[in-house]
Amino acid sequence: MSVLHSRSADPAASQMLEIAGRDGRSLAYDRYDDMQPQCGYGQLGICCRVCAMGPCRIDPFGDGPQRGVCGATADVIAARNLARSAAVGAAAHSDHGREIALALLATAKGEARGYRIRGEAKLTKLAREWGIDVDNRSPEQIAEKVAETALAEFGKQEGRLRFLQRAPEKSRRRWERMGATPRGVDREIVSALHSTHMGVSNDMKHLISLCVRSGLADGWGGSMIATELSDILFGEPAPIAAEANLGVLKADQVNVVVHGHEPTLSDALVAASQAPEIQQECEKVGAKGLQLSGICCTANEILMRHGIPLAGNFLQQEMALVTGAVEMMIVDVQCVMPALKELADHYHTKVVSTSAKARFKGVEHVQFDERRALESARDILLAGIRNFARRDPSKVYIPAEKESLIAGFTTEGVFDHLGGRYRPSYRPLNNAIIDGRIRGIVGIVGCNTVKETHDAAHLALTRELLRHDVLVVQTGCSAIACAKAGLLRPEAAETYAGRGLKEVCDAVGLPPCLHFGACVDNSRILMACVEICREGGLGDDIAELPVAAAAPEWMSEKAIAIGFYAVATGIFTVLGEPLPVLGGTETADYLTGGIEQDLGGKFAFEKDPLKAARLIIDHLDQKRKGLKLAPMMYEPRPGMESRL
Ligand code: NFS
Ligand code: SF4
Repeated sequence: MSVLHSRSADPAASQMLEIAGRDGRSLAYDRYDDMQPQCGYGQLGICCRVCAMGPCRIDPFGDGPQRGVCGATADVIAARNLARSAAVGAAAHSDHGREIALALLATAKGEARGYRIRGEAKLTKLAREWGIDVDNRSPEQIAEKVAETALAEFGKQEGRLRFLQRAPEKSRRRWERMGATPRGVDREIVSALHSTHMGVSNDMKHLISLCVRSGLADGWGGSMIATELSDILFGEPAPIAAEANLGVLKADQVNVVVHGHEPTLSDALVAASQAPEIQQECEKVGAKGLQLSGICCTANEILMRHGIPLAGNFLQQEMALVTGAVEMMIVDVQCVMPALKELADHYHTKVVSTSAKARFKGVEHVQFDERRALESARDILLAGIRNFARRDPSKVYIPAEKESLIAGFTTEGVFDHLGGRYRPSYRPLNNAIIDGRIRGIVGIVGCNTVKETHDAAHLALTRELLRHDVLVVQTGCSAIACAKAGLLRPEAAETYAGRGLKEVCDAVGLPPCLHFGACVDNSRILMACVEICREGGLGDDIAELPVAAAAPEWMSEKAIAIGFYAVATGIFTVLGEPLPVLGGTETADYLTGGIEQDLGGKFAFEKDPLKAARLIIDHLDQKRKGLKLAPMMYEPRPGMESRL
């Protein structure tokens, strides 16, 4: 039990690991153990398979080869591999954005029954920003233009992405100087791939500038399009109560779990699940109803807009199946483990894939059709309900753990909260930072990884920052980790926040950790930084603000792209697992040092969450000093390390 316990900070997850172990099921943790020792060259980023003269590997101890067959050095190899990963990460987020733009276009043209434009205020605002005429036009007509303009951002060859205009001028100038201003989303990704072909770019710094360009094309491009257009199509989130953890699954109901990323299907599933027909069908099979819940970012999307409960984060996808209570798991794209099908076969769970972009061997594919979204969603749900009869009650174990939370914060919504409905403004937030109640703002985001104790680093880092009066904003699986631990409740301020932060939270009724949505919604965090600059009193450059970012348990290539746009926007970014470049010492030194001169932000690699917190607090204090802000009003709350 102690070993298993150390694998997760979440008691529900620990129970599921124990059950899986008892029943001889192998989960990601077991496969990780089987994988030891992992390849040191890969970890250091100094193996290359870019051409068929390789694979080549550089000896990290200096005794063996120091160059690949073509002459590539450790730094070229490490930076080139990284540029490819950043491009893949940016591609994943951006293709998601494209999907939303296509869905909005189809909706605007009346070709996608089942969706309607729910975020008219945002639609008008974005249309105005893009110079699209809104007078005497219906929302659909405006949406058509907005969707077409967004789609053109992907294919644009020259100029620069429209949303870059939102960034502070100092950032834009730095990007220009580095030659990293993204032109079109797709172009930057293709260009990174071309430049990393054998014998193209062989300069570390140039290769890192490609990481930056792909990253910016993601954060200020594809991801921002995904967020904005999702708000237009599915509605702008507003604060909403919900629950999180495997305990949201119901023993007497049909459990359908959505897992993946694109909200086009999950949002339709929410609507379809509410039809009276669904309830009737459930009763016919002897179930009391249908419980929809989610894993990973698609869960965050429907949590933010509909309060659908979170079943868990990335490392809980397999555990959900081990409960034996899941009739159907619906997957689309990204972060879906290929292991699911084999595991599901030990239970009655039906796994269904729905995206044209992904297939899983042996998994039934039901192509989701946006043009008939509701019918498609209903058919999928009905198949899930029919599967209830196959559930084996002797295999069912649902942990009791679930926690309440508030989600649904946005750049604009936080406005309302902080400034009161009559004068929405960031003024109170800026003032709280200026007068030393709030030390700064930190985005804690990203995944889980088997290399660390599940959720532990997210929780330890968050709690440590809270007690130092840091306001925490979250997305992705990090937000889910903190939701399960009760940190997304307003009461968490009482338990964890320093006195200054608590005063602010109490005054406005906010939790000390704000759930900003899925990983693509990190763009909301960028925009919150922009708003803080705009409000005034804290400088006109995000690089000057007392802000930072952290991804303490990151694992995906999307996290690499996110890290680059954060750093490129002037944000100090602490990663748990180091980027796989340590074998290229110049590359590693640049990313954790010199890059700050070029972009205003830099990376740090630190696995220990308390040390990471220290790095972040020192950084915030240094920025506060730079801005000549008042000293912090109160001492930090006494340490709570023992709570871990
Ligand atoms: Ni982000 Fe979301 Fe989770 Fe990581 Fe995967 S779900 S897009 S990549 S694992 S946070
Ligand atoms: Fe080796 Fe160079 Fe080919 Fe890479 S590109 S595999 S280092 S020869």
